[in-house]
Amino acid sequence: MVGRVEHYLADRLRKGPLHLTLIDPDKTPGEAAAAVARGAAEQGSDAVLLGGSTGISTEKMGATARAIKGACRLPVIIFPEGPVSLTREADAVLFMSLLNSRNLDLVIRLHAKSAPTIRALGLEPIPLGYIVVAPGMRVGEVGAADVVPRERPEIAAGYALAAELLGMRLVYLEAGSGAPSPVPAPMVHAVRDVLSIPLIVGGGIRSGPDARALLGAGAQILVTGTVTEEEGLGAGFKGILEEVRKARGDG
Ligand code: 1GP
Repeated sequence: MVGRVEHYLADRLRKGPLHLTLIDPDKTPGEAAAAVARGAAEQGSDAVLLGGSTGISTEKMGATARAIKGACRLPVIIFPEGPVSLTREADAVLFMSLLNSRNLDLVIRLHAKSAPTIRALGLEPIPLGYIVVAPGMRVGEVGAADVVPRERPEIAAGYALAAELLGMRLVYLEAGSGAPSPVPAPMVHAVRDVLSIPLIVGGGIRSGPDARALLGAGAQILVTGTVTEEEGLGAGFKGILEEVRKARGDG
């Protein structure tokens, strides 16, 4: 069943591409996260992704989700590190399978363990196929990913189409947080070509030109995290949001 947050995203996608602001509650907790979310919302970001790959606790996730929700109207979506990321203070969780992982825990086993908790908390699960592309950075390592080589778009397209055929409702192409450059545009194009579900692209997006290239190749949802951690809501973030707004005709 499609829930409220997924409806919100689908509805907005009809007008054009979206942007999600990734906030790591370990590095940017509580009120600091609330300030980032408020500023991001003012610039047209569509939702907050809450998560990080280390140092996460349920308490930190809960307190930060609550602070963000007190500061703006953006939905808060958990970008899970594992079961410890789950909090009822958020609106939804990316129920994501790391499709090209060698670790079955990240493909399906943790899902089996955490599904009853998600149900009990009343969290909206958004089923998503997560594909890690080279260099993959930390998530590539801790995720034991067979990273998709940057010059092999057909491999990414195969995983993405498999996700759609399995019934997943979003696909996320991830170059890894802090990647020196984003997923290559030809790969985004090849994946977009085979998919009819929305395509999320993240990792290494730092500027307006990065965003423009990915949107031009068919990315429908951009995720950025590092740019705000390093520069706040300054020129890099503004440039990215400008491109997103332009692409949806309100820029
Ligand atoms: C990480 O794709 C996201 O999972 C965001 O990456 O931190 O490089 O923006 P950055």
